[in-house]
Amino acid sequence: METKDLGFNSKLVHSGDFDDVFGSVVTPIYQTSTFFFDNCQNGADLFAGKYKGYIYSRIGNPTIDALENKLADLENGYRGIALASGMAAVTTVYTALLAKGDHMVSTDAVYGPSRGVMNAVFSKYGVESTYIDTTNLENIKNAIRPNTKMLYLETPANPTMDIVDIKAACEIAHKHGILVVVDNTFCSPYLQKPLNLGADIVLHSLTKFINGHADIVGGAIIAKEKNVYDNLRKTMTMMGGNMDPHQAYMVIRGVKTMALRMDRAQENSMKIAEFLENHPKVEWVKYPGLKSHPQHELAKTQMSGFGAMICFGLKGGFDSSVKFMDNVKLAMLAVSLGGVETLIQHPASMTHAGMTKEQRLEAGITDDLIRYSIGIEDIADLIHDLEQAFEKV
Ligand code: LCS
Repeated sequence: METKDLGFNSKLVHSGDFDDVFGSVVTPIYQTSTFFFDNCQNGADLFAGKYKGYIYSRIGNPTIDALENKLADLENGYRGIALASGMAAVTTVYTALLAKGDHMVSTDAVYGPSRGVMNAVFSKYGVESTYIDTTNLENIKNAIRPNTKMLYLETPANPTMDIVDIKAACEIAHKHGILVVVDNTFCSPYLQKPLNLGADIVLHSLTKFINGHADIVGGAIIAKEKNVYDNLRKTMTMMGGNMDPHQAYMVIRGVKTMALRMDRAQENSMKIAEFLENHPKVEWVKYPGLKSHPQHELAKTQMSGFGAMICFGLKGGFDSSVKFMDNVKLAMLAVSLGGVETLIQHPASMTHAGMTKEQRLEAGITDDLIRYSIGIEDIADLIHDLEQAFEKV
């Protein structure tokens, strides 16, 4: 079925579907590592790419293809690549597009390991990087060097909720022939479409809002242009960070309800953000939907909703924040985000513990920062949970 002109919800349900021989309504799982050839000549033709067919599931698989096509349709990209994890997506992008002597400019408040792997692994191969506050476009201009090949943005950033002007950042980068990559995990294509704003590549941890049920780990890369896609695909196939067919099936199932889930989670989030902003024990709150968010106006133009992630700090700093997190009951103390269940975590000691304290503070990841991923539970229960935890602080 041609899905390009369908609305977003219809795409969530139908994009990527293929005509199954038995008329299965749901995309079947091709749980096979390999596919037989009709004869040797047929095998040679497949490897030469002479016609569409499947060889081996690291290279391609119908169930994985269905997910990749769906994600490309949702992000308005040329084609998608599904991978074993979000970090496999991040490292495939770095590996494919950066070589010895190249330089990358990136948001300082990215997901900890996206920065950690650059410092620990890619630096060994001679890749240079500069981490800056990309909310200030002047910082981007100043960080660009003659050997800069990639601008890697995460917006909203994990965990600070800082928002980068994607369109303006792309204009700056493209003047210098620099590719722009946007980690769109916190928004999903439902709330933000970086490729429409000028980015060249968008990537996701599918583990979060896209799958939405906290039951798989996965990642995806979607490229706007064929040549960039071909390079990424070749790298993924060689490096072996491919997704498994069963994992792809789970994401295809999960993503169908993404808009419904996110609508509910966003509605809860706005109410919780307002509740926190008015609470006497709260020192500060950052949620893109609040007027007090430094990039609230930008969020209104760049995102079609404010999402379901909030960060905040309590009066009394680190000690109060820890006490609070230890006392919430409905919200579970766990890393990850974007599922139907509400999670709470402490980036300085959990997701971003791999950064030095100095790097964290520079990126705005203070020791009191609490990150809250809001689910689809009843708002009264979520507020009650917060109230009872505040009483203990
Ligand atoms: N990008 C972002 C923005 C993320 O939040 C994560 C994971 C990744 C990439 C990596 O994806 P993964 O390999 O885990 O699928 N973020 C996590 C977090 O904040 N807590 O636990 C994982």
